[in-house]
Amino acid sequence: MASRVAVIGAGPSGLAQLRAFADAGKNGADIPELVCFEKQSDWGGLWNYTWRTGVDAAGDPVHGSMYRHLWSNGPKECLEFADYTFDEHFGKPIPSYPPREILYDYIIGRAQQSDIRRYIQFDTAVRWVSHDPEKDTFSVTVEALKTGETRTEEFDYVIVASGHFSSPHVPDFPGFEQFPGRILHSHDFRDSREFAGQNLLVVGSSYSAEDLALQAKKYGAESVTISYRTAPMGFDWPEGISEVPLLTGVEGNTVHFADGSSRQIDAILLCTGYRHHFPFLEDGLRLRTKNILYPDNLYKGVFWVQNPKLMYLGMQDQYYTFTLFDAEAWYARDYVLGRVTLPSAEEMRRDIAGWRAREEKVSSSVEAVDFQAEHIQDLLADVDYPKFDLDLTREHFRTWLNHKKQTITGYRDFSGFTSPCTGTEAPEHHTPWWEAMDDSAEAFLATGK
Ligand code: FAD
Ligand code: NA7
Repeated sequence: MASRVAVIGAGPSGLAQLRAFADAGKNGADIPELVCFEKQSDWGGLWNYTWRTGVDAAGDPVHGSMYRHLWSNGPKECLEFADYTFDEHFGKPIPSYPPREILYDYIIGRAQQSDIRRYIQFDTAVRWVSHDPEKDTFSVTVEALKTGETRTEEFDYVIVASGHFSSPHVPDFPGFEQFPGRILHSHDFRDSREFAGQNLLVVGSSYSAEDLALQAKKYGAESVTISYRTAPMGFDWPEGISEVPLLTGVEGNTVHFADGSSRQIDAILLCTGYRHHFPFLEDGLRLRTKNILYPDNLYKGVFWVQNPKLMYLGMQDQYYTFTLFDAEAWYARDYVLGRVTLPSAEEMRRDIAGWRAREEKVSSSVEAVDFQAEHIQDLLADVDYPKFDLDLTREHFRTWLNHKKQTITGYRDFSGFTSPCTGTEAPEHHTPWWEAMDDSAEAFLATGK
């Protein structure tokens, strides 16, 4: 009997999975029945921008965490699909740091080319997944959000591609309940212009804190104070942005920090990260991890050791994104197709322990990039994903990290990154990012000022 595969989520990871199977099918492989469940009305995951915050139209927590005015925070050359290049999609070289709409268009362009939409059931939320050890199958209960009807189907494999940057981690601080202004998490941040003229406090010191502090200032915030727990980001911030130690408490509009200093602020933005959250998975199937490069219990970063017929995509902390998802998806596909075999559970655990021990020693962003590149290399060694220059992307990431140190408002203006797939050199963007207020695809693709 032909096997059935459930893919949960049609974001970049889920689409990579469908593409991988479609590619094998095109090359003559007998592929299983694929059913992708997507709770939103369209594909693209986080890249499918929504203005909504709080709950979505069905009353579920909003998935989207992306904001207006989001531009890629790494060079696009480090996330290029080797089987669908930027040149192929745009027909001309484009700058290295595109806004969201451009990357969304690119993701969707590849999905459309491989005719995978037919596998996706939109407006369909997965509510519960359990495993029957006797039949060795999974029961997947879904809700059709438009009608409210639920049904349960059986699958041989389940691939979880539901993302992990949607369920916010929201700490509490003394005095929050009396604060007269707005307190929000970065998950609910949408339009930077909201904070024009205000003094904003940002809590956190990672990617969201960095980018949203810049966004808020770029669009007119009076000042941005960034409060860190472990270490400051230490960039050469533009005037009006500064870093202070951890927030200790709030009294009215006054916020106090661990070094005894205090400031007057109007709004508080918690950039305190996200939780891996899988309320639809039974206990024995549920990944529990922090946001790290090599979560425990996932062999090759993909296979649930206790039962590898359950797979997870994109669950890592991400320097690499689309490239990593593709490598994982190709590997997952080849396991389902019987092209690769997995070792015993004991060997898988040993292998994971080796990677985990190595991650413990990672002490800088450069080392983290190298670690993730080696993870990708490990996956690609066994699959037929098209060749591209992975070492070049490592170099690009190093350059990117140096550029950020040189100028945090100007790193997106650098040109000269070359494609690891085509060798094409990225041109300069016509407007410095700090001055580019229009993030539309049209404005980005226009040539000249
Ligand atoms: P997601 O994009 O989150 O997609 C998961 C999909 O699963 C969604 O469509 C969701 O609706 C669906 N889903 C979830 N639960 C269910 C369910 N129960 N039933 C049915 N469907 C479900 N990466 C970059 O490369 N460059 C960037 O500049 C960048 N910026 C980012 C900015 C922000 C604010 C965030 C949060 C992330 C950013 N990322 C960026 C990283 C991002 O994680 C990846 O680019 C990518 O979106 C991850 O893809 P995914 O498919 O794994 O998850
Ligand atoms: P990250 O990268 O997981 O970072 C979370 C940050 O939140 C990190 O700096 C943490 O500080 C900080 N944090 C967490 N809890 C607290 C408390 N209680 N107090 C103060 N600070 C805290 O999440 P991001 O949202 O920045 O990035 C996630 C993705 O979104 C990323 O891939 C981007 O592309 C966009 P720590 O350093 O641990 O002390």
